[in-house]
Amino acid sequence: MKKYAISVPVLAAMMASCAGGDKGDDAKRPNVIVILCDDLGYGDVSAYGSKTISTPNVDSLAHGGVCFNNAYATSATSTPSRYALMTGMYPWKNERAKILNGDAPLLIDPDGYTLPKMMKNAGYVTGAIGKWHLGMGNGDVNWNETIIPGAKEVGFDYSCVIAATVDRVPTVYIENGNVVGREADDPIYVDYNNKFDDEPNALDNPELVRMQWSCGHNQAVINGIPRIGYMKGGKNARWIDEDMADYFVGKVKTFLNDNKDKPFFLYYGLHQPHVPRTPHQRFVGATTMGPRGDVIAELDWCVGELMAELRKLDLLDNTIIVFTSDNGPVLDDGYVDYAVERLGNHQVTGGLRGGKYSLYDGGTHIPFFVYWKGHIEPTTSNALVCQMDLLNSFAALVGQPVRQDLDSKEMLDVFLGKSENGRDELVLEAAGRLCFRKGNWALIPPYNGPEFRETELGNLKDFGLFDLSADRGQTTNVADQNPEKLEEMKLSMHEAVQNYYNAVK
Ligand code: NG6
Ligand code: CA
Repeated sequence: MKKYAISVPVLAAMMASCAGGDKGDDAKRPNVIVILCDDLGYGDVSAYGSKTISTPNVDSLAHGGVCFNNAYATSATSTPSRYALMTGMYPWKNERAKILNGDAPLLIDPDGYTLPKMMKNAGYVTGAIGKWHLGMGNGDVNWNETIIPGAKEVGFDYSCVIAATVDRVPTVYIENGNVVGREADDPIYVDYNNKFDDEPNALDNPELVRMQWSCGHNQAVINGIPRIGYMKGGKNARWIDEDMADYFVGKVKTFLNDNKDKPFFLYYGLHQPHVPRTPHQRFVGATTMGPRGDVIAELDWCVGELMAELRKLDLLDNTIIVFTSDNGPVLDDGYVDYAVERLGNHQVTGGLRGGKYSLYDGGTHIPFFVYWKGHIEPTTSNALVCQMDLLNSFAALVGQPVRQDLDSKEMLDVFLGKSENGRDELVLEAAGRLCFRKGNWALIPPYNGPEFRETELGNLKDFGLFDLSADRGQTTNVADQNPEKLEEMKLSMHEAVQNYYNAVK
């Protein structure tokens, strides 16, 4: 039996009636926290049974809440995946929703509808802390002034973020649109095309590089780490990579303390285990897997700190926590950090094929847990769900309209473990290409480009059809044996992608 202190419809009605801000009811509204990791694989948490890694804090969410076995990001890379989470729309409907550089303009329409705006409409205080990667400014950012538009225009009352990825410039924190610690006499400039002659870069100054690159990542050298893009100035404002986990945990704690008496929505974008992997000294050697394993231990600590603070503030049983990852895992993502060499028996995807960037399941089939102490009976769910569905589902939770013009599906009962009636189908994206899930079947349309990492990415010369009920690891293409199913899947995918994509005929 699942138990709810307040039934969901009653809660929704109550909140609709007090959306104007009746303070008296605020304590009853559940806070919502979405923890979004960066490149964490399905097999990278011990909650799904891995014995080669230990993530006790993350596991406490999985074991105390709904542990989803069949949850997806919309995309196999960060920007499109985050775009869908924020907007409730498929990322392939926006051609700019591709991996963005640090100086890219804001991807999300400032006038558009978003998850944080919906929560704000319901009377919530909203915050974004950690990785952003959705662009900011109008395309010609002056890093020495307040950057507009940004997280605020997307719907966040408070934000403290890194602009893109840890491997991209500018390597500074941006709080409410302002570079933290910027100084008028050391202005910041960013350029992704041209180097600054008086700043070190990896090709001309190899002696400064303490983490070698294996692919790309040979431009600005900052803190001894070669990055993507060039940067000048802001010497005192630059982050220390090893301190980033503590820095953002501190911001999370401050946000929780500042807003403990109001209903809040917090988006916490953890930067681990994305490259460059630079654990704090306390986590160096925490695992036998080198930096990639160690930053997962650090990630788990961050989750533990968040939980401890909620407990301390007596907010734990009034806060829904979603834990997930923006896309699947990768070992070598452009730096020499021995992720491959020290992997041992660890299976980053937990047996799924492919990984980050892939149309195979490893690209988008991610860890996903929903925890609400005292309100969700611990359970596992095989329902097909997507991160994009959180928008309309939380709308149902907080009494806001469920919008039919979004790709987001309302499935609050599924997320709360009351129902296994998930999605029928889902379109997934990797590197601008699409694949399709329906029921237990996965369809990967053919790729007409040059031969390119087929085993890893799913660049198949002909249609790939996989029966996930019998072959979770997508080892065998059964298109030839199932011509009717193949036609049915092609038709369904064609309908789902409509005019946006013409590879399925
Ligand atoms: C790629 C980078 C990779 C990573 C990725 C974005 C190279 C060779 N590779 O272009 O290291 O930064 O972009 O990852 O530069 S994501 O998880 O944010 O989508
Ligand atoms: Ca990512």
